[in-house]
Amino acid sequence: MASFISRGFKGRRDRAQTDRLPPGQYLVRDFPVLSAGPTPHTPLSQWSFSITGEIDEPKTWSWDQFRALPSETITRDIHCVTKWSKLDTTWDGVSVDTLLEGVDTAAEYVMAFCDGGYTTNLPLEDITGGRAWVAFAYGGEPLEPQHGGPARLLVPHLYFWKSAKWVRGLRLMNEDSPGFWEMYGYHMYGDPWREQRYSGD
Ligand SMILES: Nc1nc2c(c(=O)[nH]1)N[C@H]1C(S)=C(S)[C@@H](COP(=O)(O)O)O[C@H]1N2
Ligand SMILES: [Mo]
Repeated sequence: MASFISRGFKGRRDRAQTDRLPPGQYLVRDFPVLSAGPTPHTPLSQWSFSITGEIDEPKTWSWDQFRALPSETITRDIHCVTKWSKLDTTWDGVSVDTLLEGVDTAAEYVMAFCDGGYTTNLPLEDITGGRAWVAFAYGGEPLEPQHGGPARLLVPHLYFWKSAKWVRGLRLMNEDSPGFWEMYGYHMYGDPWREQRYSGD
């Protein structure tokens, strides 16, 4: 009887987790590392974050200035295009809304750019309104270099390739333009719930 009851509980919990899985995804407990090249190691003294492109006065923060900005703790599910998903990941980061405060731009897209040369494109709308962060901690600890430390973009509602590791800034663009993986055929938008893995999906 006891085992019957506990199996019932497990079933409900599994169902609740499955409901959070976009089509074609499976759950992982570990945290896979996916990098297209070597892990850069930029000293914090040489690190900066910039808003460039379609903006009158580009904005730049040093690491200390960036870390002095208000930040928040974020708990979200993440979904990689290679089909793993991870539930309830916890991050600390600065909201992109905070970084764009006072920025007046006609741009509708951004290109996130990174140490190592990786880029990824996003609609400005998708990184504003409390939907994206520049994260500097994972699970309450400084973000490990292999996972994008010192700081990475976190855009959990899109496939995880849009969450650029080692991010150094956002270039405001009037028109959409493909980033690194998008040039190799990944989807320009990448909504996991609509399974937009590759261009044409
Ligand atoms: N700079 C950079 N950011 C990147 C990548 C990369 O190769 N370089 N890979 C992307 C992909 S495809 C995924 S799934 C996630 C992987 O993040 P993780 O290694 O922390 O799991 O980072 C994304 N951001
Ligand atoms: Mo990925």
